[in-house]
Amino acid sequence: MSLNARLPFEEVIHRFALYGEFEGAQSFGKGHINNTYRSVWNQAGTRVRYTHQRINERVFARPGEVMENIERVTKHITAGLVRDEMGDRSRRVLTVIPAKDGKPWARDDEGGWWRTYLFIEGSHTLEVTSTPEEARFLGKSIACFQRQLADLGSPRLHETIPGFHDMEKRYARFYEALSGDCRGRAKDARGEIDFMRENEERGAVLIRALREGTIPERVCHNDTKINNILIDDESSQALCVIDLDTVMPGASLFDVGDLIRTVATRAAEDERDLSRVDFDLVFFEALMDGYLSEALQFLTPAETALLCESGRNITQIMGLRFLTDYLEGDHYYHTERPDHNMDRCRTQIALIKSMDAKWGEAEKIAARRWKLNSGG
Ligand code: ADP
Ligand code: GN1
Ligand code: MG
Repeated sequence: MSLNARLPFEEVIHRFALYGEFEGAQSFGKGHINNTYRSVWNQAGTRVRYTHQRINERVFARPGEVMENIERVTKHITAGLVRDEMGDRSRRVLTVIPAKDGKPWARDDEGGWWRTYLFIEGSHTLEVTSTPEEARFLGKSIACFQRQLADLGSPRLHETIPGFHDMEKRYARFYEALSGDCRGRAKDARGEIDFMRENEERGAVLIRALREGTIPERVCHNDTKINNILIDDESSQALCVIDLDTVMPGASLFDVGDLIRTVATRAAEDERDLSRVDFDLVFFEALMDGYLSEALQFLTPAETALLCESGRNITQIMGLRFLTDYLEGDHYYHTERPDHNMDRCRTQIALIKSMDAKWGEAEKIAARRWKLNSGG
């Protein structure tokens, strides 16, 4: 292929330290934020694949800091895997491939920021949970991830998106979007807007607990939705936690909450048939079991007391963010249809209503799993 015929991303991936003959590249993945591509190279007959992502600069204002965090975090996890004599390390943690100038990123001709990872072969992601076993290993994998980073040390990681899970800030932005109503969409979202207003006070519980020091600040992932965990094709076990852009200081419960939101239900995040959106207590119990089997080593009683609340809380913040993006005209999330963000918001609200209907039972389950995992 001549240089001129290359697509922009094909151009920039040649700025990374990749060896062999380039055979092709294509777009893939279902993330809402970055643009992801996969390339294939022939290294003396061996096929090697890489993942390339253009970092979304509207979301991450300082891509260099994102990559600094990711380099530190992946190196730290790798050192832990070496210490524990774990095999298959290049599939258990993302490997950052440097650019030819040694930096962990390359810029394209328009100034866009790109990074390259080793593609993790023999893995897949799930969009929804099908069995309690899946829920269990997804929960365990995030507890392991938090444990692996518990001793990261100083300096504090960069806050790649300041106030990411700060419900009060998210409400301020929502009210701004509502008063601007730049697309005239508020009239189509009355019920959703009312729901968010009614739940504002309760929604601040986690961020206030963190701010007041009732729960500790920890290094966490902050975006633990189901498809950010790669599953091994062969063993069907969780293999690697990916999408590390938001790894930064936060609360362990932010991760637990996003797991509950995306794992303890059979419905996709944008399910339009709301009768299918149900908080699944069997998956919830398995998820709690998997998470607590590892996390009880470090969780404090105050964190444990808020496990159920975290699921409701993170589902609410996502509903609020989808609604805000809808009102603002769909600038933030990738969307595939005009009402996509509205559908996502409605699904989150339906899930919260289902959680509320099963609240007493869910609290009992969390307490039971805590007791069983602590040997009681
Ligand atoms: P986004 O921030 O847009 O969600 P992700 O980093 O989650 O981007 O990547 C999008 C998708 O690409 C993931 O859900 C996963 O399916 C796939 N993916 C990303 N990185 C890798 C990798 N190193 N190996 C295999 N698959 C990957
Ligand atoms: C985004 O990047 P992705 O698709 O894994 C978002 C999360 C939301 C999620 C909702 C940086 O996650 O906060 O929970 O969409 N990531 C960012 O699906 O905003
Ligand atoms: Mg993702």
